[in-house]
Amino acid sequence: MIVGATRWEVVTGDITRSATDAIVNAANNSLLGGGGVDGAIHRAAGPELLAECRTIGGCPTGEARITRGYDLPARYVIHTVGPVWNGGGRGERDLLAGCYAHSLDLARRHALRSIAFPAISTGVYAFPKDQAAGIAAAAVASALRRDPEAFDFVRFVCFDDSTTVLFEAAVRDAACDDQ
Ligand code: AR6
Repeated sequence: MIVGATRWEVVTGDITRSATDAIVNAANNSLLGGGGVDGAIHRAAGPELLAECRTIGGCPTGEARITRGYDLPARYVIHTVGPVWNGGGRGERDLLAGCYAHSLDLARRHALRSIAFPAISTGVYAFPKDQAAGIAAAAVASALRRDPEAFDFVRFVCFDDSTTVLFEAAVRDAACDDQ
């Protein structure tokens, strides 16, 4: 898919292997590591990542913070904190959209041209995957529309094929709306 000057793709795989300028981490408020994709990123980046995260002092839900990527192929890690799904009445959708928007904004401000996202909040935080896919795609499409030259490449990295199917459909819809 092409939106503005940006190539946008959905793949199944392990985000720690993405050699993009930045990969996004689905972290928690402490930014001090955890399970899921957070644990995988810290293992692959090495202990210096945790040392840098300790200097940040946490991150509110829906916002994002940036560190270096250390032993990862990606140069930077953008740590964002997705909402825990509580039925949808506690601002979860806006907070999730904020994760994508703030991550892209941080990347743009650091002149990073390529970025890979996991399916934020869809694991331990239990956000329904079909809704998460729609929110993720709409938030990315809106950022790309606002600044069509900012990125060469945006990738959604899903961990299993059923999630990839949902994100592919959502990206197609969002990119069509964008034309
Ligand atoms: N590459 C890509 N996607 C992955 C990978 C990977 N290596 N590993 C898991 N996923 P989760 P959350 C997918 O639970 O729901 C942590 O403990 C996974 O299948 O990692 O935002 C944090 O510290 C799912 O679709 O993140 C927080 O406490 C998606 O990544 C909490 O979990 C997100 O699942 C955050 O929960």
